[in-house]
Amino acid sequence: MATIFPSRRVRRTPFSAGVEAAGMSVCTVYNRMILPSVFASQEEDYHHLKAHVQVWDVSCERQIAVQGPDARRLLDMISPRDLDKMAVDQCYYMPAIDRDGGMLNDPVLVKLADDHYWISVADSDYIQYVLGVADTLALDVRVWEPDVSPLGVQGPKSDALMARVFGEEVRDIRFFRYKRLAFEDTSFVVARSGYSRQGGFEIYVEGSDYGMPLWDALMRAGEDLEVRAGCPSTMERVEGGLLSYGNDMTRDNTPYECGLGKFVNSPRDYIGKAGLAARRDPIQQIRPVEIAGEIPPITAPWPLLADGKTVGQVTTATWSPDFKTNVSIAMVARSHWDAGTKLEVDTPDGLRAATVHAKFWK
Ligand code: THG
Repeated sequence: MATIFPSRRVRRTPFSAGVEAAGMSVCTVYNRMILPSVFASQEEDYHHLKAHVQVWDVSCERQIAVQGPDARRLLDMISPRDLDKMAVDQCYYMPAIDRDGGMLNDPVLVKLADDHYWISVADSDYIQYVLGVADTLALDVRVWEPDVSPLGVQGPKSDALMARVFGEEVRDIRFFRYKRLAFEDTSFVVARSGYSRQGGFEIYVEGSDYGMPLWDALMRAGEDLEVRAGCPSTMERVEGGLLSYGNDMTRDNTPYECGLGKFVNSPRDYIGKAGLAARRDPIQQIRPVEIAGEIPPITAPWPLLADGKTVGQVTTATWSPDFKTNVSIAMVARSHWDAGTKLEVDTPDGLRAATVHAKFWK
């Protein structure tokens, strides 16, 4: 296979020297930035993540900074999630939608101050939508992409490692909360969050100067914890039911179809409220689906069939080493979404038996 031609358009990160020295063997591009995909092998990386602790270069989780007197007004226009109770040390998973309720992104919103937020976006050009809303309404707010690069620390030994570098107080950070903690002569937002089910933190590294010093400090402090460079694991995140924008959902889907209905509770007249109300009862929804037999890598949705008729599509599928079966995320029609329903998947290598599950594997 070819490699990626180096250019300004495909951005490197403050940790690129670290991930390259650590043996990144496959990468992808996310928000026009390099995101590692594999170090040793998918399976080795997965087992290591579940047993130890990894440092992830997730700089590609770019921030959209929203700051100014109208910051909250802007967010209230675009957020289906009620922000009234959001505290200044809190993060919210927030569906981002268009006028019709179609998903534009699924960011994590970080509240830095009453008039200052970061929208930590998945892979889409959501900043252009936010700018469009702010400018059209002539809001007194600044919207930009700051030089902030999240570094993930994920895995069961995350607390132990983070306590050594940032102090014992990391242990008191609650899920989707953060503290601003010192590192050398600066400080970073350190949140208990991240794109795995193994527990861990995300350090929002401001600027590039401290990228490699922080990377090296974590690697040095975690030697006896077997810390390694890692990256989001498809195997682990499908087991855990973490969604990937652009893969498992697109603008064609509503938050209800994505199982994100619990995050649609704003009483305000936000953009898409009426559109969403009209699509309140989804005709399809995301389900965990087990697939039998051998499957190839998935690069386009695979039709889900019942009696030869299409009743949905598999959007991410992978072998699960721990559950010793293929696990997948699928969008399934209401008529066939009940747990236990037997279906077939039309993969490029042929039909495979599939079963709808009640819960993800975790
Ligand atoms: N962390 C940060 N930014 C991100 C991601 C992240 N931006 C891109 C991408 N990931 C956004 N998508 C997600 C998807 C799932 C979760 C977070 C971001 C997630 N979901 C939990 C769940 O679904 O159970 C928790 C949701 C909740 O209860 O609040 O963690 O990973 N900074």
